[in-house]
Amino acid sequence: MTVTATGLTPEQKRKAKDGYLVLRDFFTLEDAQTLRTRARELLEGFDLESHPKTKFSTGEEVDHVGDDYFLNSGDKVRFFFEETRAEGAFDNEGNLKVDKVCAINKIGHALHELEPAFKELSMRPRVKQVVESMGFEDPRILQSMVIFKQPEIGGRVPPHQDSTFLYTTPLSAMGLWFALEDCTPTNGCMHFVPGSHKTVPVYKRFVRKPGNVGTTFITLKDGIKEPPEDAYVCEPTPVGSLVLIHGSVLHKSSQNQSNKSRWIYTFHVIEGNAKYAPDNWLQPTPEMPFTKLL
Ligand SMILES: O=C(O)CCC(=O)C(=O)O
Repeated sequence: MTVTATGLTPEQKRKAKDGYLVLRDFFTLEDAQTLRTRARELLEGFDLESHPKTKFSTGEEVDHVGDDYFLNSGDKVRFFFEETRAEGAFDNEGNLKVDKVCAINKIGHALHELEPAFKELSMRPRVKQVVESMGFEDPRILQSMVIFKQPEIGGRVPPHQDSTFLYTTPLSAMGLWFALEDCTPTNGCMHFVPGSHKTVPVYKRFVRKPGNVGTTFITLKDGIKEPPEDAYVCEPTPVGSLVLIHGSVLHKSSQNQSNKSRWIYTFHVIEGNAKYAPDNWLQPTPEMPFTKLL
């Protein structure tokens, strides 16, 4: 589905009621190449020696995200490794098993401000039109990332709702997810449960612990049954696609089991008029408040 110069068509708006919308050919192959080239320069340029070796996982099983390197990354460009595990980036002694360029899970979280090529795409009139079409009045950008699923080691992203991480009252988060390469069932494309944003409430939150000493999940509602595996719809997306992701829709992606990488760029918007929870993991700073999109 392509998008018109004035935003989403009525049919696209209807389709977005599934909780996600794939917009093919939203940006060009040249755009994707420009962003990939810059992302690769960033990977090649970062200093491994001074890096705290922070790993990244969206799941609850790894206590990875308590450190300052992660918590203070909202206004920086920082690098997060794949989880430690047999098939991951590190061996049991914590040594990198692969080239550092191939060991990074993601870069975040202020590419939309600090990296001109990413900023340019994020602030494009087309992006603004689409976000406005989705009903945002004063959208603010936050939490931008490049997620690399490197061949054979790129990890899975477990089922989650983005509002768990970017909680506002009322709920308002939406993800914008740009395929910088073809995303396929074997290299870790996205899976969604259509309509789950209407049936599964946001039942937990990912917050800073008091005193900013790490992070934890807190439960908002007990006894929520997540949909079974077979409720997930696999959505392969060619390079150039933009996917809009409702903050409450359940989605996930699998491990890259292929020999082809799967690089994407994503950022999120929240409604500027909504109350942003002061214990959300990511907080604005005086130097870098959340970016006004419009
Ligand atoms: O790119 C992926 O594999 C997962 C991204 C995602 O789930 C998100 O940004 O919320």
